[in-house]
Amino acid sequence: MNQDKKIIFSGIQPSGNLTLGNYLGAIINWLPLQDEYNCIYSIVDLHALTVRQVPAELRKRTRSLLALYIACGLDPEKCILFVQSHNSAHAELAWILNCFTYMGELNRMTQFKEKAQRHSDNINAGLFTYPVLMAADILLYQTDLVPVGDDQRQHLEITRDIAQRFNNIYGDVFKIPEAYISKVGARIMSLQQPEKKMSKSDENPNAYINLLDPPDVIIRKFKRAVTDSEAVIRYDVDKKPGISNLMNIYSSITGKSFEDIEKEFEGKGYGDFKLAVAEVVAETLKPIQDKHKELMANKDYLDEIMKEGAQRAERLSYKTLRKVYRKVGLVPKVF
Ligand code: ATP
Ligand code: LTN
Repeated sequence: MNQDKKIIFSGIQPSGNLTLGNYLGAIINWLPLQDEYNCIYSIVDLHALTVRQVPAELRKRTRSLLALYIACGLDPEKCILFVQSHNSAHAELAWILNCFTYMGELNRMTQFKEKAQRHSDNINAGLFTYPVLMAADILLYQTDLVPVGDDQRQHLEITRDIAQRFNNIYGDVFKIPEAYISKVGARIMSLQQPEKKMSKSDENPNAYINLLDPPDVIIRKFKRAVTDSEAVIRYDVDKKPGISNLMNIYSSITGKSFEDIEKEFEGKGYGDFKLAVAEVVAETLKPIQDKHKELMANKDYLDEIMKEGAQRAERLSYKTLRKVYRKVGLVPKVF
């Protein structure tokens, strides 16, 4: 780790196959940060347990997500890639921070309210305290910046509040992190209900593009995307949420502005536009899918990355955890 560089931390849950939303909202923004910052990217498997998982599938998806991180362009030589549960400091700090977080604050979290509604048969305490574990993830590494999608803004706020509260009592223990949210791509919407965010756990697979979807499936899903009846390609989130979402996707991938896109498709129909979006998405994903396949066949390599990532993460977080234990009055362990 270069001491002069700022620290970046982010994570994704292995709760399903990654969507284009995760890619454009999170991963694509992580890539250019690798050279300028000390980057730590985690696969947050403990967070995924807040929703019931099939154990064998969770194991498989965790490995697959690591392979996807690398396939998307994250370089294990440049950043730390690790599985959250491989560093027990996350769960340990989360416990302490639970004692510095109020029920009232957690009650206001929109992700909790939304997930509690969706999983009404399993509103467990982990789902409620999910943001505290996320705060622990971030604060353990003295993180400066957290690149996430727009939906995580509220969780970043509570992380800052918890850190500040702790620092007010015990002195400067935690760095106060900032959210890092890009302008385009930060909120990719469902292809079927464009007023809802694209989510990997949506029960309708037509609502999202899975990063591993083959080209014909990608084209079919875009063709079926919900739009409006005006037949003009124009950016207007309120009146034309479906088309605006497709424009956002197209813009994030090609770098073209909304104005350029409006010009490019002037006089053209929705069919042409949908196909153009589907094609750039399929083209972008193809090399990622090929690389992912190759990596999945190389179990030893993935194991080695996981092992090394966990060791580096443990080493980095140890200092913060010890300091927290000491500050709150726990007796240091005698070796
Ligand atoms: P789930 O559906 O299981 O709740 P999710 O798809 O929301 O999961 P997470 O693992 O919670 O995915 O999020 C990983 C990262 O992807 C976060 O930084 C989040 O902000 C970002 N992200 C998720 N969905 C979108 C989206 N539709 N648009 C932009 N960014 C997104
Ligand atoms: N809560 C995030 C995933 C997540 C995360 C983190 C993101 C867990 N820990 C730490 C950034 C930093 C989500 O639901 N998208």
